[in-house]
Amino acid sequence: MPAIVLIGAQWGDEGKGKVTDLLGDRVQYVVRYSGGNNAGHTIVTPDGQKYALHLMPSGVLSPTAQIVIGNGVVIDPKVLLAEVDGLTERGIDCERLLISADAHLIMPHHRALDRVVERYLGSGRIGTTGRGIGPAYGDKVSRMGIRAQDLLDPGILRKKLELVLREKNQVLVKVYNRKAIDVEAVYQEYLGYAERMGPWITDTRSVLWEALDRGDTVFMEGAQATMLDLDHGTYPFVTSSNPIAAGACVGTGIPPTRLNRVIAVAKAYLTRVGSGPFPTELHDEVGERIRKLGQEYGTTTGRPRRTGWFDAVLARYAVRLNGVTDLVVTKLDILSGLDQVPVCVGYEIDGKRVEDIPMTQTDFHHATPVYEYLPGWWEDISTMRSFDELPANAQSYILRLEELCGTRISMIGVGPGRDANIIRH
Ligand code: 2SA
Ligand code: GDP
Ligand code: MG
Repeated sequence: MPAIVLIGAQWGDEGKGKVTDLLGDRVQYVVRYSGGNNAGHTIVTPDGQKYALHLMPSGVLSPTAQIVIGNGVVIDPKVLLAEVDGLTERGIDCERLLISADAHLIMPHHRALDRVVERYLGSGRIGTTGRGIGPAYGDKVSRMGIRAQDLLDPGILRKKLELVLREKNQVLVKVYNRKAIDVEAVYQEYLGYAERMGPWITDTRSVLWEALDRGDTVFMEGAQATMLDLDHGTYPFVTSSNPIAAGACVGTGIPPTRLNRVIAVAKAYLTRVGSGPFPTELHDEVGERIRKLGQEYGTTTGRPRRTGWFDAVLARYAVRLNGVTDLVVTKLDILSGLDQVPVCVGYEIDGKRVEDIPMTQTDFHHATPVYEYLPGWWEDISTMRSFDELPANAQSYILRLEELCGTRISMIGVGPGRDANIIRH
C-alpha cells in the first residue's frame, strides 16, 4: 500500500500521533502535509515515555522512517529547533528530517497578529492556539509569505522581510497600537535558523515521487481534523489549512491518483478546543468526568477541551468527504462506567429532523442532537487486546458506530500506549 493518508475525523486530538507512531515501523516515509505547531500529537512508547510533537512528524520515533515536512505546513523555526533539540537530548535522531523548500515560515509578526486579532474579535474570537497559524497562511495566500527556501538566500530574505514588515508594522502600530517589529533583529534571528535548517531544506516533492516509484510506502500524517478544515469545516471556527485527505495531495505534491488508503481516526466520544458549534457538547459532571479520565487538555496550549458524545452525523460526513477506507476508534476505555452511552444519530433544527450537517452556519448553531441510547459497560477494558474479550455492550457500541458511519472500524484504542489497541482483521 504505497500512499496512505491519515486524517482526524472530528475536531482534532483523536489520537492521530499514536496511530502514526504505531504504523511508523512499517513505512519508509512519514510526512506532515498541513498545519504547523498548532498541532499537538502525543505518543506514549512501550517503556512509558511520553512525547508531545508539534512539527516533527510522529514517525520520528521509528528509527527507520524518513521524516518529511511537506510544502503545505507552516513552520515556526524557533519551535522546530527547540523540538529537535528536545528529541535529540532524548536520543532520537532528527538529522534525517527533510523540509520542503516551499513550506512557509511563521514569522514574529504572524504570532503578534494572531494574538491581537483574537483580542479584537472579542466574544467572536476563534480560540486559536496563538501560534501565528492564520496570519502565516494569510500571507501565503496574499503572496507575501517567506518560505523555507528564502533562508538559503540572505539577500532575498532581507528584501522580503523589509517589504512585508513595512506593511505589517503599519497594521501593528496604527490599527492595533502595538510596537513595530525591527527588521534587522528578525533578519539576524532567521539567519541563525538558516544555518541549522539549511541542510534539511530540499525538493521534497521529487523525493516523494521517487519513493513511490521505488515502491516505498509514504504515510501522510494529518494535523487538526476534518471539522477544522478551512473549506469544509465549521467556518470561521476552523484552522487556516486543509487537514482533509485532499489536502495531503496539495501539501506534499503527491497526485490524487496515487493515494491508496485513507485512514480516519475518531474518538469514541467527541472533543473540541476553541470556539464554534458543538451540538453534542456536555456541560455537566459527565462531561467533566470524560475530560478528567480522558485527560482532555490541549497538547500545545494546555487548554481544557470541550467534551461531548459521539456524533455520527459528523463521522458520516468525514467518511464521505475524505473517502475513508479504514476507521480507527480511540479512547473506548474512557467510556467504561456509564449506564448508557448516547450516540447522536441526527439533529433537530427548528423542529425539523435532519440526518446531515446543515448547509448554513446559522442552522448548525441551532442544531440539537437526536440521541440513540446504547447500554454501557463497567469493566476496565484497557488490558484487553481482542474484540471478543470486550464486554458485549462495548462490542455492540463499536458495531453500531460502524453501521452509522458506513465504514469498517479496523482498530480500537483502549489506552494511550503504543500496544493498547484491538486490531480487527
Ligand atoms: P489555529 O491556531 O489558528 O489553528 O486555531 C484555529 C482553530 O483550530 C483549532 N486547533 C486545534 N484543535 C484541536 N487540537 C489542536 N492542537 C492542540 C492539541 C491544541 C491545543 O493537540 O491539543 O493545545 O490547544 C488544534 N490546533 C488548532 C483551535 O482550537 C481553533 O479552534
Ligand atoms: P492527536 O492530535 O490526534 O495526535 O491527539 P492528541 O495527542 O492531541 O490527543 C490524544 C490523547 O489521547 C493523547 O494524550 C494520547 O496519548 C491519548 N490516547 C490516544 N489513544 C488513546 C486511547 O485509545 N485511550 C486513551 N485512554 N488515550 C488515548
Ligand atoms: Mg492534538
